Amino acid sequence: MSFFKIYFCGSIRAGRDDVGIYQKIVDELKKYGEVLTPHVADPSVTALGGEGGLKDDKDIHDRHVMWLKQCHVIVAEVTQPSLGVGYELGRGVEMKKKILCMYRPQPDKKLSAMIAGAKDGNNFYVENYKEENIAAVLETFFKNISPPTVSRLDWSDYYPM
Ligand code: 6K6
Repeated sequence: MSFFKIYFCGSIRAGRDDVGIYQKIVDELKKYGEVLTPHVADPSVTALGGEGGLKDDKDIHDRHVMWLKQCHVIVAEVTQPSLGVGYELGRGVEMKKKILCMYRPQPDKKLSAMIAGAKDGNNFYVENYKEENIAAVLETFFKNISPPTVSRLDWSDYYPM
C-alpha cells in the first residue's frame, strides 16, 4: 500500500455543519497514508475557537502552506463554501498537486464555477458524492493516481521547508 501524504481541506471559520462528514472522510483517508490536517475534522474545533499550538493567523497560514508543499495529494470537501478551502485549492493548483474535490449536490445551490470548471481529468478531479459513497470515491481516486515516489521517511519530516 502506497503511503501518501494527504492534505485534507474543509470549512472551519466558514461553518462547521459538515464536520461529521469530514471525520468520515479523514477516517477513510488514513487507509491511504498520513493526513497532515486531521484537525480540520476535529469536532472540538469550532468556527470561532482557536487551535492549540498555533499562535495567530499568520502562524496558521504559514503552517498550512508548509503542509501544502509537503503533501502528495489534496482532498477537499467543498460542499460548504469556504474562503480558506478555495485559497488552499488555488495554491495547490499552482504547486501542481493532485487534487480531489468532493461535493454533495444541493437542491438550492451550485458548486462554484471556479471549482467545477477547474476539473481537468489529470490533476484536478471533482466528484459528486453521497455520504454512503465516501469509501468508493476515494478508492477510485487513489487507484487512478501514481503512488508517491518517496517512502514514509521523507527528508521533509526532518527538515520542514
Ligand atoms: C480554529 C477555529 C477557528 O479558527 C481556528 C484556527 N484556524 C484554523 N485552524 C486550522 N486550519 C485552518 C484554520 N483556518 C483555516 N484553516 C485551513 O483553511 C484548513 O486547512 C481548512 O481546510 C481551511 C478552512 O478555511 P476557513 O476559511 O473555512 O476557516
